[in-house]
Amino acid sequence: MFVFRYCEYCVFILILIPIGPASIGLDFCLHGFEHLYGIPQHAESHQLKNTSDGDAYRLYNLDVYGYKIHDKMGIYGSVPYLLAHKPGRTLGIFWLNASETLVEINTEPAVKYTLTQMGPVAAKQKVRCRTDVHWMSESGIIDVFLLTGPTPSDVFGQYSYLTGTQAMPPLFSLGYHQCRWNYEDEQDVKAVDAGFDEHDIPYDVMWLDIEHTEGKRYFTWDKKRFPNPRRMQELLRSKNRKLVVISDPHIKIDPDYSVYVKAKEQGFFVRNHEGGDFEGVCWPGLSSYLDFTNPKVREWYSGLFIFSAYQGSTDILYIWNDMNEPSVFRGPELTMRKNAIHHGNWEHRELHNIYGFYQQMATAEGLIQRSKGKERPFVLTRSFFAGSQKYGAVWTGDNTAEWSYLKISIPMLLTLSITGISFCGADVGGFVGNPEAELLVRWYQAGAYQPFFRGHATMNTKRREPWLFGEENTQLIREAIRQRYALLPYWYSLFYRAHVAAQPVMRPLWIEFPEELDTFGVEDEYMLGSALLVHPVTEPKASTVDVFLPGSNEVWYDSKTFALWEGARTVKIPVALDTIPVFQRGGSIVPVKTTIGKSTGCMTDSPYGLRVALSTKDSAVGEFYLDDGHSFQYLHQKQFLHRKFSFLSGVLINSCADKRGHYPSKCVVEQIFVLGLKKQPSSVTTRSSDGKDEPVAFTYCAQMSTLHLEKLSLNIGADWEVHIR
Ligand code: NBV
Repeated sequence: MFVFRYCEYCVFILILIPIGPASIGLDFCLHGFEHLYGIPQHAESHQLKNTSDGDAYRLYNLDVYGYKIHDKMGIYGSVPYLLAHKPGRTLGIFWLNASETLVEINTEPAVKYTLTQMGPVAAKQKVRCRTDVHWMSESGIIDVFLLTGPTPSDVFGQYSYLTGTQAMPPLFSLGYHQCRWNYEDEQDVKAVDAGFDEHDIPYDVMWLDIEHTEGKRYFTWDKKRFPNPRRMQELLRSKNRKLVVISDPHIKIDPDYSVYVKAKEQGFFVRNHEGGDFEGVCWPGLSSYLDFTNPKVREWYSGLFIFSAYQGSTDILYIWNDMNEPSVFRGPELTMRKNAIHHGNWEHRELHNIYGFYQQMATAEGLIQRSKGKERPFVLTRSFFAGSQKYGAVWTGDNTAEWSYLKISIPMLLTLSITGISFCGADVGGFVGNPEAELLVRWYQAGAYQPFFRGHATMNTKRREPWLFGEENTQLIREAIRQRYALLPYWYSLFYRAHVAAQPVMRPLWIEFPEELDTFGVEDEYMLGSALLVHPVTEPKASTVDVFLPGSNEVWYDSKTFALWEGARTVKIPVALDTIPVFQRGGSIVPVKTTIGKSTGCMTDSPYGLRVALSTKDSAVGEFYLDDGHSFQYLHQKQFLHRKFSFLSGVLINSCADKRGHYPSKCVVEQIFVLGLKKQPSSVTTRSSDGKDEPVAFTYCAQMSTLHLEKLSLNIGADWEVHIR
């Protein structure tokens, strides 16, 4: 049967094969397109490459420790969705199939035929390039959605209509996370936590890996190492910090382990082909695997997070799902046999790529339920599928402490971002191996400007907490993390846009400059939202970086030196070890925090600043979103603040962006920094909503064209104006 339907958002084609061969495929010819992106996860370039050498992109979720880079093999997660782009049109192909899938890409570049070779009509047609995309899946049905755009932003909206948008993260999760396999015991946790305070480095979350459990029995604690998990959490809570612990999908076969016993009793494990429970070896030894594809298993598993069931857990404990490809030691390619049987008698081959998705779904649901529906969850997952954005964050797994892995983290995260998964990051420092100090510093600097920001290292690596590399490097890492915390209001506002409007937080340049061919292949720099361009330093001993600043009508301001650059050029920027090349786009207003605390929770009442960067037309706009940072009240009670800032003809206005929201805040804007103000003002006054004018002291620097207003006291949530004459 062949069904072709068209709806407001997309065209979708559904081909049903009732009992078909165990293989399906479909070819698409994309006329006029030669730039394709998407189908994560591969340690590859952002722009998809031709696979004519027989090296297809493989979508098959696998545990690949220290994976090879520039490779199209499948690693931890899969999103069978790609975007094709050319000036004037972006489109998406979403191939909804969770079995092993291969994607071949073949681009025929534009060829100009001469009139002698072809007739005049044919010559015109033949100038266009074309890309053929061939999808092949091991099983299932052809269920494919064509997203017609026409803009990148339209395609993001259309895809989110099918798979959902990024969950609104709790604010703490946008801070810095400190992880290691393993923090040994409560003492270790205490010492590392204190180290951050001693060295005046903000951080929000301490992480515990598999050794925190009693013999890798998840939902338990090793009594020797962590005799009093509540006490440890109370210590973290006293500094407004949180704890994340790991919970993998394999369950130790042990008749004394209640999680095992209950799951066994209810038939909640994946079965083998012979009808018994599937058994495979993983961290705890012989284990069975929860069948998260069964809604009853998910419901039961969610219940395990309830405080009374999960002994020693408190409401500051959040979850990390690892090994959920699923990873099975000694299994084929380190995963489950394809003939294992799931709920509804589906063979594992049919749904392999969506297994981890369902674990994260059940975990997130569990965290919501334990708070009686009030609190937003935080769940990090290694394995993912289309739609995983609804349940939390994703990271790029076991990368290596080498410069090339730092570099490839950028295209890998860009690809995740444009396929819906905005909350993504790579292990800072590299998981495998020991980074030298310079690499670690550069990685912190890059990570501070990537959505999920966590330092992590494997067992037997040298300790690498930020203060272990000498005072100079500690200072550099501190500064990178502080820059992250200063920008949190901007990050949080971007995540709100991702949540409500499916706009990626981290954006390849082509999304912001869709008509500019020069941006289509850029992957060593990117935009955060539409205001900041970031070009992390990813080479050792760099003394300069070549930064491409797009847009012939744009101006850009170096966020450190305030130097102004015109767009549509590549500039050579001198860099020292303390340089993080970040440029603010003319025409934007970025909200920041002016005082940094120990953690995000300690900064709730601290003041704001606005960084106004003027366009060539001397104007700028920006927005700001705020809520309580942790609950669902923003959704159910409309307890949020959404403001917009605009600067035009010398007047900066703070006005309401969404009248439905109410969230009183005591916070003030205390600093306003204007970049690109060409003339020294004769006066600056503020005007409150009751029409009262007050003069403001200001500092103007003619050389840099900057205006600095300090010691202001303008409520962030109130209507006001600043007049610069
Ligand atoms: O749980 C241990 C590690 C974890 O630290 C890492 O982040 C995961 O990607 N886990 C993999 C299993 C062991 C890998 C060798």
